[in-house]
Amino acid sequence: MFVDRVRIFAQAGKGGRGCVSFRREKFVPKGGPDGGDGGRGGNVILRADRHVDNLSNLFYEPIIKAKNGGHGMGKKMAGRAGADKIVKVPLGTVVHQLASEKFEFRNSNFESQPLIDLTREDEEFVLCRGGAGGKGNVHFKSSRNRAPRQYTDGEEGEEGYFLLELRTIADAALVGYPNAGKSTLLRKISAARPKVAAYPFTTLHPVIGVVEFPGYRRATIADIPGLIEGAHRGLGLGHEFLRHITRCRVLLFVVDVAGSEGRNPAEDLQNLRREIDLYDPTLSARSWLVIANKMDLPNTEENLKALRTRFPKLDIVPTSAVRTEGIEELKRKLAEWL
Ligand SMILES: Nc1nc2c(ncn2[C@@H]2O[C@H](COP(=O)(O)OP(=O)(O)OP(=O)(O)O)[C@@H](O)[C@H]2O)c(=O)[nH]1
Ligand SMILES: [Mg+2]
Repeated sequence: MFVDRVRIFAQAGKGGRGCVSFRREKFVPKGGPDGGDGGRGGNVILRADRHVDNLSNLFYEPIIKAKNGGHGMGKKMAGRAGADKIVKVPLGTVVHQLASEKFEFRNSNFESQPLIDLTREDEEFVLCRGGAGGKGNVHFKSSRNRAPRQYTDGEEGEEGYFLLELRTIADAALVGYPNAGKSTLLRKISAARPKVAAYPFTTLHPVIGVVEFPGYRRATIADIPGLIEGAHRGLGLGHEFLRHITRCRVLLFVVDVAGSEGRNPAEDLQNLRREIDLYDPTLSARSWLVIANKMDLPNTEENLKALRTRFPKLDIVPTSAVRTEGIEELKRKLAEWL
């Protein structure tokens, strides 16, 4: 299962209690206090891992607890530190703190400042810090109190509710209406194998492909589920996935230039742009390229011409993904842009 948004509860370990103890040895009468300190509680740590591609592990295990520290012991022995709990998350995970567990995914547009955005491989973030260990009675001796019975408890570990959200990291994203041929294109330009089928919403979550260019250069391209009108308001699958394009430098708009199912390619393009703009106005400032797909079908020459007349300034690449036509040209353009 692909999970790109999850709410979790995390709790760091409590520090161990300090110890009250006195030195007892055969020829050392009244040996004095020797109770050691408690160990610190374990931290809850998030670590970005390139081998993890979504948050499903947290979906199945949304309560994360690190170990408590051990209590202090006699002979000035400190308790052991509680083990840290390390949680692997995909690169591109954005972490928000939630005020309480009452957080509705659907109707809230979450806009608070994130705690962290984990984008680099092996980057770590301490989500909840473990409590410090308590002090043993050795710390409380003084000239007037030579047999102290005081100690302190370990501190509580930090805890809280958090929202983790994945924003895919890719150089470019394929966006378009369902069935435009986005997944077919990704299969042609990369080794990725997203599912392709003749019905809308075949792709249910983002898939990333790596495109190789001459000279060992490479770029990552994300295939995003099809958008429909109103996607920015949450219609279709679009809204859930629009955030995955927010990090891409280049947007690749895929239109079905054959106008299958009574579509008008020029209108499609216009609507797609509007949808993206309504979701996040900064996105329309990105570089973008238009892919006019399905050129093997009838009437496409006229439609392509109409598209070019209507958007004279746009870079439009005609392709036929099924016949592998225009793919080299597309890769050449991508190499230039990325
Ligand atoms: N004739 C023709 N059909 C194509 C071409 N590219 C894709 N198709 C077909 O169009 C249908 C949809 O292709 P997909 O690649 O699944 O489309 P998609 O844009 O990923 O669709 P969603 O994942 O549902 O958004 C499939 O039946 C493909 O075989 C093309 O260049 N020419
Ligand atoms: Mg698809």
